[in-house]
Parts: sequence; C-alpha cells; structure tokens
Amino acid sequence: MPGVRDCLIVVDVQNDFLPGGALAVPRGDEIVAPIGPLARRFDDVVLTQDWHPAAHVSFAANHPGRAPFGTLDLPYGPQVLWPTHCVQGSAGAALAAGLEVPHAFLILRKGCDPAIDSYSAFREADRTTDTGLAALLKARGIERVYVCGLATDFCVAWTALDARAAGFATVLVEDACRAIDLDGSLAAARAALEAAGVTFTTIAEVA
Ligand code: VGL
Ligand code: ZN
Repeated sequence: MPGVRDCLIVVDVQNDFLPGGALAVPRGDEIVAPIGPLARRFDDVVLTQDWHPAAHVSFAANHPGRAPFGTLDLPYGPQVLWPTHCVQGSAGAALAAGLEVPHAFLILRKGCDPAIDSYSAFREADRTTDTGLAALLKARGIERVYVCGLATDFCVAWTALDARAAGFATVLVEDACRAIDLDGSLAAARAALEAAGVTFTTIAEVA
C-alpha cells in the first residue's frame, strides 16, 4: 500500500500515443481510465508530457531522406527517428481526455530542447542534462517511485531506470503500461529493468 514516501509517475499519456495519434502505441487507450483510480492511491503524483519543438532532432521529417523508425547517429549516441509527435501546444501533445489525475502536483514537460531527446523524466538522452526531478522528489521525502504510462519500452523504461540510478526503489505497474515494441525493444527494456533491480507489480496489487 503506497504511503507518504511513495510517488507515482504517469508517463506521457498523451493523444499522440493513443490509437489514431501520430505515434500510436497499440492498445495505449486501454490504460487511460484505469490510471485514475490507481493514481488516487498516491498522495504524490507526477505527470510527464512529451513536449517537442517542431524542429526537434528526433523527428524523421527534420532529416531529409530519412524515414521514421530508422536510427541516426547524434553526438550523444544513436537516436531513433520518430514520426512528428507531441509538438508543443498541439492537440496531439495534450494529455488524454480521460486521464483523471486532478491531484497531480507536477506536470513535467520533457524533450523541449530541439537538439536532445528525453525519454526519461529524470535525465535527457545525452545522459547528462538533469531535469531536476530526482532532487525535487528527494526534497519532498520520496523514497520509492512507481511508474506507469506510455510507452513501456521507451519513456517508461528509461524513467524507471533513471529512478533506480538516482537511488529510488522503483516499481513498474505493468498493466498500467503499453509498449511500442520496435525491433525487440520490449524484451530489451524488460531485461534492463530486471538487471537494474526494478520490480514489477499490477494495478490490483497496489491496493
Ligand atoms: C516516446 C518515442 C518518442 C514515449 C516519446 O513516450 O515512449 N517514445 N517520444
Ligand atoms: Zn518524443
């Protein structure tokens, strides 16, 4: 049962990641309604919002001749190229209409730097730019982080791995996530999460 030292991070439950959206996660819509009651079990909830400028480096459209879902080598390492998604202020970037978490104390927007992607809510893809979230949670006395949302194998996994790296006990609420699963990315993410000591639970178990 979550207590005062626990925080739930709800990752990127936004229109563009739902069926019909620009970067649709299969069955992503299924988690929207259940996250409401899950989140009510936590006093502290953070929502994240993927929030890119139109000129963002992760958009295939900004690299002439390159197609979505390929990989590009950037100064910070390999970057998957995505369809244009979650452009700042667009309808696709809005939080899903059925996401009912009125008590969330923070909406953390990430991926705002045109030159750096940020799957993780803690650290951008250059692996050095800190969002400040770990320090904020620690200042509020948080010791354990639960993570759910979209997509399991990208923003959820990177957020959970960085929560561990920042010293939080970390629990992934598996049935409150859905995956993109690009070229084995889900299996790879699961292996990395297990190796890092992230544990797994279900909505029903967070009683
Ligand atoms: C995400 C790819 C690109 C995610 C965000 O939320 O998992 N994936 N931007
Ligand atoms: Zn993105």
